[in-house]
Amino acid sequence: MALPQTELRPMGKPILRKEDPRLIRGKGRFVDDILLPNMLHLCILRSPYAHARIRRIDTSKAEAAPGVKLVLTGEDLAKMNLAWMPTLAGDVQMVLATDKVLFQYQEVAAVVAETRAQAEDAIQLIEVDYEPLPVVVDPFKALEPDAPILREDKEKKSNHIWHWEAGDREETDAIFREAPVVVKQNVRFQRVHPSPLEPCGCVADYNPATGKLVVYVTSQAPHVHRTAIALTTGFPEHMIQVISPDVGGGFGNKVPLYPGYVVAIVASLKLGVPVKWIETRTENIASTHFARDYHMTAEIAATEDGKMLALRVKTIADHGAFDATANPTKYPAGLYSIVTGSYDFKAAFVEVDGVHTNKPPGGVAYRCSFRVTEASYLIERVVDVLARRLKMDPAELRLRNFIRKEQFPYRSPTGWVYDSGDYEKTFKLALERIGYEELRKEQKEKWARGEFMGIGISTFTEIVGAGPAHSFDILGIKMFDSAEIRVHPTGKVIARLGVRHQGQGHETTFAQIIAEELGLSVDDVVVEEGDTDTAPYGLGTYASRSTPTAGAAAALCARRIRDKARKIAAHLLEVNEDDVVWDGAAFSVKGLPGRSVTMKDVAFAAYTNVPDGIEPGLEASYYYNPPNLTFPYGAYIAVVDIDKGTGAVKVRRFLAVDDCGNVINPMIVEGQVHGGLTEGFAIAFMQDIPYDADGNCLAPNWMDYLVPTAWDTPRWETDRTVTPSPHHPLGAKGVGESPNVGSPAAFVNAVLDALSPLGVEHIDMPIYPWKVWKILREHGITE
Ligand code: PCD
Repeated sequence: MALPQTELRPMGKPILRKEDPRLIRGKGRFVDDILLPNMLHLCILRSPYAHARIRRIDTSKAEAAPGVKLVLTGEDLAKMNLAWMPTLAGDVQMVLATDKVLFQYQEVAAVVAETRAQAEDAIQLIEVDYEPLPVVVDPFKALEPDAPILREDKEKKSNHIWHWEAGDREETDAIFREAPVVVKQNVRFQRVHPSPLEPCGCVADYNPATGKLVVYVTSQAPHVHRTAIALTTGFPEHMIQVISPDVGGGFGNKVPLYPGYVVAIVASLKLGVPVKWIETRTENIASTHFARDYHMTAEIAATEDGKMLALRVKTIADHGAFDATANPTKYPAGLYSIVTGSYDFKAAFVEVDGVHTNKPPGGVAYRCSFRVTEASYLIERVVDVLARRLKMDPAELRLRNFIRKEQFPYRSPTGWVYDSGDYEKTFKLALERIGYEELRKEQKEKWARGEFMGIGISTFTEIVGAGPAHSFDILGIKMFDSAEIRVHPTGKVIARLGVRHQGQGHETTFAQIIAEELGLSVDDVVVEEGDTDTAPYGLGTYASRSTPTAGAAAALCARRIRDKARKIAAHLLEVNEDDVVWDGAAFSVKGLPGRSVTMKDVAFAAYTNVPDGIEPGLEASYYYNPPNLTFPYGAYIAVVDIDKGTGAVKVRRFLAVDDCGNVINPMIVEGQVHGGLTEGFAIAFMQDIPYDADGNCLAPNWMDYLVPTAWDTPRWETDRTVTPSPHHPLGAKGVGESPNVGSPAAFVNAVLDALSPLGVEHIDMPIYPWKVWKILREHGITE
């Protein structure tokens, strides 16, 4: 049951979302809702070729078209030194193509006109003379010695971008040489896209009279965007205001800076009026940052009785035309080295090679703290492969290899220090709730009748909440986060944070944290995010980092306010500060509970009756640099039935037991889990962005890139255990990504479990019905 926002002591309670009355009435204010006087519209011409030299661009007809105010090409931008821009991964990327294009749908030219329709009509009139070049879409072919070199701008004459490794190669190899059992599996995590409901867009508003540039943009990280705009354009940072209004889903897609933003800014600077650019669905899917596209090989060395000893992983990472992942500098393959998962391996060695192909750039952390989903899917898949080889129950194999509760804080063989966990407890709860023993019995009977029912397990560990600042950065900016709280004289509060939610419910959960710490109700606290002129500097919302970083900052900032409030309370109560006690709702005199003042009394006094020696006002700010990441985890179990006639997989049940430490709002956490499971389900069964040999994108819209409807989506069952983070001030861990990270393996393991009587080892996602149908037919199985 949900509770009203007037509830006192709101921490841990299912308080109704403050943002919903606005959003469900259609009164949200998204970028496309922003209408400014004299605003013009920008459209972008994109390449039909995946690889081609540009011989000539003729813009004369477009310039003469009705309503057109400006046409821009890469050459125009080059004069301003803006034809290329830095990516978040330390590479550079073309804003508008100059000499050649490297992927289909790449930005080639732009038109600004009075209406969007005029701009769209005019881009059709731009004539581009392309000379097609050989295309490489397969990263393995891109590495062959005779492959065409895609990035002629780079010094290195190969399509290889970087090599990265973690763990101990020698120790791992030594264990593999001696190991009685070794399993090996190739696993592909296909190219997918975050595909948020609202695509990307911006309004750039340069005012020549004030010299100020305001950029309204769909941004998960407004401060980073401000700094990046300043660094890219040379425009003074204090004259740039980035406003990220309501955002209709981000999922990592809205972390990077896209060419369209830079073009809109240039256009507004040139024309001195606001310029709006809003992507189409196809532009979003086919040109903004994709996710995954990892070709992985994993091997596990184990004993005959199922003790896992070592893990060896080799990966080819397809990064497309530009290396534009949003990874921290130190980790080109993100936090992929979390791939040892929930298991106590003696040694591990992981290597990744990044490769250029003629595909859009990215490798964005789609609901994933930088390549954690790939890692989690891989380990949970190969653990099942090992269980099969050992003829062991996959639940039993997991229980035998979990990191034990007493081992925390646990140092993994790739160098992470897991903060806390009790994997056995969480998994046993899941097994019990789903009725595991019964399901296995039912499965045996079904198999005997020639029916295919499967039970899939995923007991994943995640790593979220970047920083700490010593190891994590974006463009060199350290990953801390921040909060600033102002208590007004009447005891009402405005809080501003350095993060920016896109639907996660921060206006409620962060108000809960602050209200709890200050003895107020959620109703008394307004949370504001996304305006760089008012919010303290922060690194943004992604990587499930807001609760671990800004959530901690909010709590500690409120405690700073309480410390000052205590001094004012002592003055009001006419006692020494040491004699003042706080009971969560009011300050009272030690031993005299009747004599008390509330936070509201103190707030009023802070502006009307401050003792000598104390600054008036009641405000504070806090910049929080986490000492470590948080390691949420979960035990997910899927039960599926396969239709022999069509190959369709029906998800009969799905149980997610999550542990994200202490929970701020259980209703919001449940919603987060439902959303992420739905995405994980889509990835497992519906989604892929394939390319043909000429580099044509075969799923550039929602007709081909499928998004699950309520009708497709299974019913989710959820539960939770609570193992607090020992280093977070509230004992909370992040949770937003967990369901997407943990669920694909459960679905795929369930399908392979169902088909195990046929000896099928692996099927790559998405598991379309035709793939299963083909396997059944190959084994002579018909309806
Ligand atoms: N929580 C609570 N408790 C706990 C935790 C948490 O309560 N323990 C809650 C909070 O506060 C919030 C939520 O929950 O409200 C979430 O959180 P987190 O985990 O911290 O996270 P964040 O940071 O906030 O967020 C982020 C995430 C991500 S990352 C993603 S993708 C997704 C998710 O989030 N996205 C989204 N979810 C969501 N939702 C929505 N609605 N929308 C969106 O967009 Mo990335 O990296 O970006 O890829």
